[in-house]
Amino acid sequence: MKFNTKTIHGGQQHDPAYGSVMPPIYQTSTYAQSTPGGHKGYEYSRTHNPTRNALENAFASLENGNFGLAFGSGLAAIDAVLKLLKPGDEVVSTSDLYGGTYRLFTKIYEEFGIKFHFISMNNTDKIEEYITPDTKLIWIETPTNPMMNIIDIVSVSKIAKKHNLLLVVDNTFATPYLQQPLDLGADIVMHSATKYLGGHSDVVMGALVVKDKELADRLYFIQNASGAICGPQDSFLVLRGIKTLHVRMQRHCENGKAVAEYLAKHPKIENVYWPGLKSHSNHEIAKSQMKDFGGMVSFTTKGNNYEEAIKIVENLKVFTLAESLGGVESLAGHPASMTHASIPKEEREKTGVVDSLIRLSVGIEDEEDLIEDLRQAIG
Ligand code: P1T
Repeated sequence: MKFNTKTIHGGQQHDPAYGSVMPPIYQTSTYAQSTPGGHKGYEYSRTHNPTRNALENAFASLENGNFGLAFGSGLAAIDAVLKLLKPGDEVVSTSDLYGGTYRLFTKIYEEFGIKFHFISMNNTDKIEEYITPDTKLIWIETPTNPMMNIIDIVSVSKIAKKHNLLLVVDNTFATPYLQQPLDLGADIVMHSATKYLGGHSDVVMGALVVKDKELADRLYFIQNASGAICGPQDSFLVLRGIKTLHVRMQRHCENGKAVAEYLAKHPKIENVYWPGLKSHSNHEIAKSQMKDFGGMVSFTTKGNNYEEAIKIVENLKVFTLAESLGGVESLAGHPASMTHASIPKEEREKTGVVDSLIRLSVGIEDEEDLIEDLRQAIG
């Protein structure tokens, strides 16, 4: 089955009870048993729920994996992965990553005795310098949030395999429409399904997908034992969102390109970060591992003035000033004071998250309205 067909049918079957085309929302916490243990595959909804299972099958299908797991948020999914580790273990992670992921790593898991090395992975040659006998996992985002750095997944996966480490790729920004990390050698793909997979800014959810059965079993155990699952109503909404992922992504990419090209020519703009621009430092790697370049665009203004950046995001009318991304509507954010405020200023500035950085999640509205909005807001 090809990708566009998979978004609609992947891992799905019509409901056996009445043939309903969409899975029913099984809004139940428990399931009747005829005798202790005598049930139809479902005992309790933390462990399994048919609506959630339908969604988990869709996740697995989209990422070319064998097993999908859905969680109550992206961070809950990340948390489940970290529970594979034990005190004394080490992780090598990209330094440029979602602020909430950094906060979970440093404020929760460092306290539990796990050591993190945050490094730039624009050049993958440096990674091996940080691998010790205690290293168990490499964590990457690509494109990174919010600097839109591109990391060479194949190259990192070779290093991970050589040292027998798990490679986890946060595929939130790219989505499986643009890139499928398991096929490039990753062991676990993670998503904030809150974003493009849900696609309509109405659900908070996380996802993991793996190929390996033993790894899947360990993660299912953690999912059930820790319990950070999502409910059936939210599972239904994300499943519905996924059915239009391919058409939404096509438009996100077209509009992202138009916005990036407009900003790149604007006299007040200093840097534009969008992997489709030839000037992007890892444009060639983006071309080789992504089908297109997505709808996330970050930029800075000349002079790096905090007040000017705030004025621009406040002036926008079609773009809504808000956290999050990946919905049909365009959003704008100021990472230094919003999504990445939990990263200390000197750490964040090292990765490029300076005071004038603005991040756009370019939606699927008419391109002309988006450009006109940026024109009037930037001046
Ligand atoms: O918000 P949640 O569903 O828990 O997902 C966390 C997360 C994980 N990974 C990436 C790459 C993310 O962007 C996020 C959430 N990000 C935002 C809310 C944001 O505005 O960047």
